[in-house]
Amino acid sequence: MKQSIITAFLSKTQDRFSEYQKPTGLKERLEIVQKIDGVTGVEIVFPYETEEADSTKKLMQDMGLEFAAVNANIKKETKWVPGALSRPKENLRTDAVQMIKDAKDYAIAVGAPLVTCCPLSDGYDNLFQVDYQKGWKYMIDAFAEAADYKPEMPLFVEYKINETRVNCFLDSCAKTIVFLKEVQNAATGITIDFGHALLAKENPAEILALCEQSNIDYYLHTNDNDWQFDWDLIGGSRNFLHTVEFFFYAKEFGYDKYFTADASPRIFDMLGFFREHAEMNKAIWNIVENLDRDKYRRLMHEEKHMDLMQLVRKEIYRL
Ligand SMILES: [Mn+2]
Repeated sequence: MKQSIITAFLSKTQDRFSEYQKPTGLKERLEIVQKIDGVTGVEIVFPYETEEADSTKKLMQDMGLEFAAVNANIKKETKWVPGALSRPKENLRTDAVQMIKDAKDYAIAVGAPLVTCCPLSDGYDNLFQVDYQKGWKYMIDAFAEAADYKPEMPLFVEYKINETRVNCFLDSCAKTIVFLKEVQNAATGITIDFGHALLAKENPAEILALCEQSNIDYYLHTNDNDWQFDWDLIGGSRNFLHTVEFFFYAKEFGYDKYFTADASPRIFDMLGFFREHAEMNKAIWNIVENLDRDKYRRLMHEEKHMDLMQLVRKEIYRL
């Protein structure tokens, strides 16, 4: 497995109540990544931490790191805090689309494999706040325009049930598949965040299969939470068997992109946190590699449910 980290979490972060960790520059963030065994890539947030393409490309090469993705952030600017791609005002949508296009240009310049975008400000807080059909249509058209621009650079979209809106338009994997079917551009995919799947009460492994069957590409974010809030905890720290099953299907489907840590150390020692996250993922991946996956799938076909449960106990939990 290839592992990477969203570098924005290697600096100061904040929530409504507190600030965590010390601020760092891009070079310092990459130096932290170098200290984590098993991590060879980064997802970097455009345009806030990417800096100039030529110098960042060289810095990454000098440090022996690869890009997993460029993350186009279309929710930070004041004008987009209430939404970006779904807003009635055309200029707001156009500017957001332009930001994604710029991120694509940047990704091409630095040699990143994909751009991902998480339009979390698009949605609503009140009932009778937005025109659902128009908002959905605006968002489809805007995303389609961004996808059509330089389609050699694939564009992925990440869903989440809520935050910053009470209801995000793209709140589940199934809805995001419908969205991309409307967008009708093969150079698109879904950024599946393990924790976001839990928040949507999805089974992360099942939605990988859903994407496979619907011929939708995907890129994976790793973390864990309590199914209630996007805590961005260390992978496997709460939902071990779900993580095993998630990796089982990723392996079964030949997933070859990066597994990117969308995890936040908050009160914990930063280096220790990301090292443990990477080690946990690697250890769970090793469990999956040693399973006879054909046997598991054959037993499912034969509906040998208790044989499977026994395998889970003996081979996965090792009890
Ligand atoms: Mn994520």
